[in-house]
Amino acid sequence: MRLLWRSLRGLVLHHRPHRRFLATISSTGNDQRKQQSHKWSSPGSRTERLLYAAYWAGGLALGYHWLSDGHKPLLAEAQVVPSDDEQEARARLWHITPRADLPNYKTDQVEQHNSAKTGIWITYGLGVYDVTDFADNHPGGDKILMAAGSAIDPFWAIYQQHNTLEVLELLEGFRIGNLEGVDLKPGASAAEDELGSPWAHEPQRHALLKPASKRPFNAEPPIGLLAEQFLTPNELFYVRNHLPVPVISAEEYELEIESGSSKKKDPLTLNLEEIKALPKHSVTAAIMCGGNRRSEMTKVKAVKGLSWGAGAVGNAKWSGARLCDVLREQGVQPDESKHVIFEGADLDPTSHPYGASIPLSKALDPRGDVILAYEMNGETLSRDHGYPIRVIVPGTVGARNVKWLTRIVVADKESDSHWQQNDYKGFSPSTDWDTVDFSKSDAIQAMPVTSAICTPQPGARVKPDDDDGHITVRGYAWSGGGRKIVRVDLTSDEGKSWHVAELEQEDSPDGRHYGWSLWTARLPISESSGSDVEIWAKAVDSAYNVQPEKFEHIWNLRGVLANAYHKVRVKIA
Ligand SMILES: Nc1nc2c(c(=O)[nH]1)N[C@H]1C(S)=C(S)[C@@H](COP(=O)(O)O)O[C@H]1N2
Ligand SMILES: [Mo]
Repeated sequence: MRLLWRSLRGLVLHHRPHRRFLATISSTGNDQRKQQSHKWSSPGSRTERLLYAAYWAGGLALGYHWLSDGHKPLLAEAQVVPSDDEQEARARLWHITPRADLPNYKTDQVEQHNSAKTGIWITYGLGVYDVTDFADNHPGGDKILMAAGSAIDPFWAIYQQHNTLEVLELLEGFRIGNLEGVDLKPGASAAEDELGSPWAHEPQRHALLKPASKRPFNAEPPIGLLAEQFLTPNELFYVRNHLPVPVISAEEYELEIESGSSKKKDPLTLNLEEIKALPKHSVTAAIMCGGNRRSEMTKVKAVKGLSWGAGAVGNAKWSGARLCDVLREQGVQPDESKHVIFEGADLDPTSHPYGASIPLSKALDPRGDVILAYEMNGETLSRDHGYPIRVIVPGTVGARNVKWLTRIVVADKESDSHWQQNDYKGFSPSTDWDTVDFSKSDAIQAMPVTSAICTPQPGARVKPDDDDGHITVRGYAWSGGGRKIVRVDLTSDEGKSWHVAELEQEDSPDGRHYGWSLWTARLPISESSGSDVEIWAKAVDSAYNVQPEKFEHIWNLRGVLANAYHKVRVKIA
């Protein structure tokens, strides 16, 4: 196990470019912080803050213009205005180009600036940056604290979605100096990145999966295809990765299980063969990302997160060993602890694995159907979906369905991972980034009832398919916690009249109904409705929970639990 651990950790961390910097640079010197501080904007903090707000609200024109203006000196050699590509190519060289107008610093000087108190410096390539204000003013800017006093290179090797032209320009604005004793030639880092990159071993993906982000890979299938099959084809099943996909061989794979205190059993280690030798159990379950349909919520007011459409969900038949069998065999009692923590083999740059936890009651309940899955729709689990083993927690938000599962711990506390503690939680619409306190909200477990119209798609021209003017509408509906969908209602006249859809669903008992329901409705289109029609869908689950009408009242800053009515405007041909 340890060996595997180390080799995986090595995969992610071994090629940190900054290691070399750290190794080649020795120490002296005193604190020169702020002395040469090149600030992003001179007029003072109010303006700065406004610009930050404008910039981070989504690259608004104001921020963008300022950014390009702010870098005129850097771009000045060019006579013609560079194209975006050229500009990007230049920007990619800034951090490996010494700036003669700025002083040199040694690594240990940078290291001393690692908190809000001392100011926060980071390095990128040979650039030294004072990002104190960035961390304060950029929502989520506190993430940069992970790199405080050190190199941001390894973080950006993983979180490449942050490494955009805009961010490079922003960062260069915070440049205060050059890291001494570093000899980086243009191109060298690129070559190294390819060889040692944690991204070098990403799997091939289906061309229809359109990425919302490539590194880490996040993609949903075209929503028009989603409701075509009850079981989502594996290669079209949405992928949500927070980190690079780990490389795990069947021979080396091991799952460690720490079953808690009282029984004093030694931790159990199971290899893949041993897991497959346990009684095999199958369950049909939809997995849905907590951020599914976020792109609709964000129209009310900007939220932070990947802009998912309605396709961050899929339905599959999962097969594997039951977690309750393994835990009971280990003597775990229902009352002995409260949580079960899962860890994946994917490590972040600080060597912390992706992690999440669920209540022990769910894990031990045979009707909870939590499984250590090695098959998806009868095929070996693919690397993107967690090869060789992932935990399937039916009815529970996608985030707890940990892929590349390497460790299970029965514990008194929830997982302390970022994704359990500081993400995937809901808040009041009035909570903003200044007032949010993640410790005050519960982690999402069971998901609320939702539905989506898959066809027709927004803006489509739809022909009534018979003489009395009906159109056919198709979609999916699902509720968490094993609650069955009992009805899906549609309207084309803003709720004056409702039409009940026909459901296609598995015949599993309520409380244990984990698969999604597909539905088809025939909607009458009256003459009076004109050529523009908005179709609304809402689902009802077995507890008679129903979707809220509007996103306004369920808006939350992370854009999770986005389950308001799905509304699609089409043209009647
Ligand atoms: N180890 C690991 N497990 C993980 C994740 C991850 O990044 N790493 N992402 C989670 C999230 S947020 C979701 S929505 C689902 C997505 O599963 P899929 O990619 O198989 O669709 O996996 C969950 N399990
Ligand atoms: Mo997710």
